[in-house]
Amino acid sequence: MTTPRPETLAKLTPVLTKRWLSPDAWRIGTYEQLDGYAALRKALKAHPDDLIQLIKDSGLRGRGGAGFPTGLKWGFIPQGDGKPHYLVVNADEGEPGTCKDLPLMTHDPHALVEGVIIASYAIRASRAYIYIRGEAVHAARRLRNAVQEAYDKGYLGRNILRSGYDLELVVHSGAGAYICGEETALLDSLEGFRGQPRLRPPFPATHGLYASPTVVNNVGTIASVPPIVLGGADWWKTMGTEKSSGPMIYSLSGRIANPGQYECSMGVTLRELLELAGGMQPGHNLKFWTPGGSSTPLLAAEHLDVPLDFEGVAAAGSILGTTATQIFSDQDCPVYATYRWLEFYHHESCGKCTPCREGNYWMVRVYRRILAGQGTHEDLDTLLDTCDNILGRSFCGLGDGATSSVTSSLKYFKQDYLDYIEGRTAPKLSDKQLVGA
Ligand code: L3W
Ligand code: SF4
Repeated sequence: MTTPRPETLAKLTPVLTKRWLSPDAWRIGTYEQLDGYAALRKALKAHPDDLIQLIKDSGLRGRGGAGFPTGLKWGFIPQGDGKPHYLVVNADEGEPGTCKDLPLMTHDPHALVEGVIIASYAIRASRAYIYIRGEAVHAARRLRNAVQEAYDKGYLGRNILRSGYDLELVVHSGAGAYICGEETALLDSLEGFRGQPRLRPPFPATHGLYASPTVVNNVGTIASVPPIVLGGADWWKTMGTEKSSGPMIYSLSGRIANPGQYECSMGVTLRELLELAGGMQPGHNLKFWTPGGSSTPLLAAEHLDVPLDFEGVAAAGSILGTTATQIFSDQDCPVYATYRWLEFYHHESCGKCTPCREGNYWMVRVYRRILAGQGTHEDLDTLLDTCDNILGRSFCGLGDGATSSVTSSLKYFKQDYLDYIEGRTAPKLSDKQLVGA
């Protein structure tokens, strides 16, 4: 196990995670002692437009995968339109490997609640929703408790802290479908319909919940708001890079000594994260990894020094996504890992559009054939051709994301595929597993 050097330790920037080790931070009394609701008091004295400008100045970008500028999104909400405005927090964390929002809501739920109140005030919303993943029972319980505590203390409800501002906040549990993390499917689900993506544009900013202007933001995005209000935009920009400002929670899993969440300045590299996490497990050497969850193209050992910010990862041919860094070693098989991810996408495909619904179904079958030792060289062309027909032709990002590990594993690890096809690697699946599902 390696000990991090001081310069690597300096990359740790606990902002959103700073209260996680305080055992009672989820209770409002402890939260208040640790700066809690100080940002709200400050924000309610400011004009909503100034808060939007502050978020723009901070350079905060969405933490849900796409990195869209948060202040810009808030600024899209039309004012004086006479319609209700909504804030919806996407807490449907379900991307394989991603584990940053659920611990935040469990350890520090008031950080999210406080962020919701400030953001709602800024966009002039009087109703907000937190849509949380159905399986996250404990986090939902903590959140509901925090919301009740906030009502009891006058941080929610009518005339918040005597400011004249009213806000109702509802925590809504989904039913555990990955597609409901797609923002428009989430809105359909929240309205009581089956969660399936809507056509965009129009974007939720103008036609969102109940066809009204709606900001949909990720948990990490909204929880970043109170620290920015307290610390200011310039302080926020002391962390991260020019175009990817602030800290980010990197969830590290897989073949490493100490898996977990590491909140670092954006632009940290995997080499540095591995140092912080105690290195690879004994006997394992890095072979491939995801920079942002299973929807992002795989990277290889040669990418250890890629800066993990939006631009750095894009330049390396992948996507920062949700910074779910899954680490695989030379004892793991990229073909099998890709197959398991594809099974996930096939299972979670909502079925609305043909490329994703049919393409994933057929790709799973091709992978089974290859892993059962019955693949052909043509199968590799079939996989690439299928990806070509899914990518950019699917109705939402789920289809595109499903192709990421297929194309990238074929790019970096074609030999592993050939080893199955040409009989050098023993089959991982039996004949019986060829069909089904
Ligand atoms: C108004 C415009 N608003 C864009 C808004 C849009 C959305 C945001 C980003 O996918 C990615 C996906 C997954 N006027 C606008 C506008 N907006 N143009 O900006 O939009 P977009 O389309 O770039 O991305 P998205 O549909 O939000 C998110 C990837 O994240 N991902 C998945 C993560 C999974 C989780 C989870 O489990 N929690 O987050 C991982 O990489 O593949 O590419 O709000 O409305 N002109
Ligand atoms: Fe549904 Fe997949 Fe099409 Fe998205 S890409 S709408 S999940 S079938």
